[in-house]
Amino acid sequence: MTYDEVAVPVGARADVDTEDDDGRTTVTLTVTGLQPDREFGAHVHTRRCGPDPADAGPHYQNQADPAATPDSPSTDPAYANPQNEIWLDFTTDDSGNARATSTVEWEFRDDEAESVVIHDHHTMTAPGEAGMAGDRLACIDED
Ligand SMILES: [Cu+2]
Repeated sequence: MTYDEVAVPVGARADVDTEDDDGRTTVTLTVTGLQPDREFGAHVHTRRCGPDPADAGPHYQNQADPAATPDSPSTDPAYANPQNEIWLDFTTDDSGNARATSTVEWEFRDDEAESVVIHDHHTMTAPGEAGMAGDRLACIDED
């Protein structure tokens, strides 16, 4: 599902592959046909994609930030980091293709990690902005 047809044209493809085993999870995102030579952010989010980019909800966190609320998602680097969330930032090549992979030392809780959202830029890490990566450009449901 695309929300920005310049960065993520109709006809672009994105596939998410998730493997978990023995308390460890690897997620691989493969994209083709996006805007070439461009940085994107991407993360696993908690809810399924919908017509509104916000429908996918906040990032999945292994240990939930107690300060986060529905209106104010976690931006504390103690929780919003690539060991406690799945970050899949990538940079497309001159054909608009890229692959990103992330491995973490935990497994998803059932039905709480439902989508991958592609964002406007790479993910920030400083306090108060950790986990933020700009507008939501596209969304892929995990199957
Ligand atoms: Cu995100």
